[in-house]
Amino acid sequence: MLHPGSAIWPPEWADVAPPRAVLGRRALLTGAAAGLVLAASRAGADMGADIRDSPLSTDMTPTSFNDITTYNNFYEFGTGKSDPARHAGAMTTTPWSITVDGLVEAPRDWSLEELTEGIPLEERIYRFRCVEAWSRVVPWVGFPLASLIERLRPLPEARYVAFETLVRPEEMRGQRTRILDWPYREGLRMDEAMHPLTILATGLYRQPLPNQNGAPIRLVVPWKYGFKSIKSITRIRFTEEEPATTWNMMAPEEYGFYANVNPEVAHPRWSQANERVVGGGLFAARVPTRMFNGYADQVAHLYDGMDLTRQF
Ligand SMILES: Nc1nc2c(c(=O)[nH]1)N[C@H]1C(S)=C(S)[C@@H](COP(=O)(O)O)O[C@H]1N2
Ligand SMILES: [Mo]
Repeated sequence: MLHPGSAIWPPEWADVAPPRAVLGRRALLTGAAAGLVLAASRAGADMGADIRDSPLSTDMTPTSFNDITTYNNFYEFGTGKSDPARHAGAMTTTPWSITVDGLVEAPRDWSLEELTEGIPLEERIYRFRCVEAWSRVVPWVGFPLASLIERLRPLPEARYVAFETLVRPEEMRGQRTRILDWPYREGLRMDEAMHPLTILATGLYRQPLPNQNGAPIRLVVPWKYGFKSIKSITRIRFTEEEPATTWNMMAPEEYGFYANVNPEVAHPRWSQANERVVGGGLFAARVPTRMFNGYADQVAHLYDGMDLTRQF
């Protein structure tokens, strides 16, 4: 049950093979799921009535809370889809601080509270497409990354923003292995980071983010493959050069820095032309993948003049 991105591991066959191959594991998942969902909702006090609706939300029906919180990629807790739900409870998320450095007026550590204080929360119901060719619809709660970046005051030379995930092997059992070069790293070009669709999520289904989904704060970039949406962020750094990012470092010929959803650019080991809808039932037909995951009208202009087959 390993990410297809890894150069050293076999692909995640359950996600690229026909549904028959998934049967056994899905059955197992359902059993384990029940208790975990209970744990998640117990932890999840209501975030309050102050969450605004957003015109940027899709009107598609969200995937169930159960599917969103029991089928995850979070390699810090293992490579299996059910590992995060089983093991991410060990991660302490309070207190939480984020280091902000690089090309910024005043590099410093911020507590999560001061970083987000006064920024209104919105519900953003977004399509989500993993590079492994599965997808779902997630009702995130969060706020535009742009709102935070304004508060952080990057210098004019900053052209990229880089993110890192917490490193705490005592609590993150996957980090006791070397399947990835920790910390997990991601990054965006500044115009992508400032785009109104790009959010930091602190919740889903109007509850605080379950640990397995990247508590207490994670990135969500809905027109890019899921691996760009880095979880449990502890560092934000502004840079002039394109930052090194985890999957791109691991297998550059398979995972580009941009990772824009593109049905016309196949992964070297499987097609990206269609996707399996999580929760759609084991034998549900795959649906066509859409350019920029359906957000082309809003984001295609960011890539004018780029060859998206080369800068994938
Ligand atoms: N720190 C960290 N962030 C991560 C990952 C990870 O392994 N570690 N996996 C990525 C991948 S491949 C996907 S598809 C999404 C999954 O997010 P979800 O479990 O909330 O659906 O998280 C992304 N963010
Ligand atoms: Mo992914």
